[in-house]
Amino acid sequence: SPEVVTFGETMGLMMPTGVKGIEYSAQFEKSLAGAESNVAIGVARLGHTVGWFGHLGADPLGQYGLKLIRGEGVDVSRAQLTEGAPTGLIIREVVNGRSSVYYYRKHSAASLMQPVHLDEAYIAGAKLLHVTGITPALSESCRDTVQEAVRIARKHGVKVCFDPNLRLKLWSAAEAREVLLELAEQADYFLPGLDELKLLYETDNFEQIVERLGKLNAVSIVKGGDDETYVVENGSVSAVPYFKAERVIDTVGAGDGFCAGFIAGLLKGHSHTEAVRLGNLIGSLVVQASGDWEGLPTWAQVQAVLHNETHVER
Ligand code: KDG
Repeated sequence: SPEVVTFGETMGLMMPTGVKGIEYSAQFEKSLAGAESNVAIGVARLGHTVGWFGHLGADPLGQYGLKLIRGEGVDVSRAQLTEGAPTGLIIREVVNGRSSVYYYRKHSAASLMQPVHLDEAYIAGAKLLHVTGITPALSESCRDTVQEAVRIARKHGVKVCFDPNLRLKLWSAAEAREVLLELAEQADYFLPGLDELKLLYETDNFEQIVERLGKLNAVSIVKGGDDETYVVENGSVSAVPYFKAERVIDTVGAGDGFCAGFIAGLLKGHSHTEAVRLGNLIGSLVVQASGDWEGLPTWAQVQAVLHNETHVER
């Protein structure tokens, strides 16, 4: 098995090419979206073996997605193209500086995933399983599948990394809270954003949030502070400063880039704070490129940035 295994829904992504929104734009750019495949691509570029599996439709977008992910060096041997259900689609626009996402993913091939589709040996052979809170929001069977994958990982001593990725367009905060907090309890690494924690724990108070995180077994990595990422471990908090992004082009995918960097850091034997530092660096590089995964750097590019060697061409 690859060192890292992840799964979830990957979709076709359409975005207006100009400044007009979806309603008035006549031209769209096609790309690929999906939090877990973004992370997989990031981990692969950072030099580690990683497998992504998920169900795409047996349609042109599904073919495109599978080829793209495979082309990034991610193992897709457990992924499949499903007949009779489409690849999900996401259309995103930025109007007056405000980004909005529209999902066309109900009854998609990915939403039909079931626990029986999991390959236990494949998960058991990995060092780390990465899951997100998007998958359990897709359908009841997807929820069961995530829970079963986590159960399998724990049974075999595979570390579980969990990014809640709260998507309020998929479910309500109340529905999400119950499922996501239960997954957080089973994770070894819990990677929420500060905004998500405010909704999940129903408080804006940082001390109260830290207290709740302190009750988890997981090491919690809290993204989205003003200038830093927080590591909450054994009741104590440390802050790891951000890398400055020279110019912010597109913030979508920053969290996934962070996860990829953090996971790669763990695999390289870094301490938690060092792994977070790498996560921060990857996040800052992703926001300087357009697209969810296009700006993810290779390990060589990371080295170049860290050693101030050359200008990194994105
Ligand atoms: O983190 C980026 C993802 O949000 C994007 O790629 C699309 O997976 C996606 C989702 O469900 O929102």
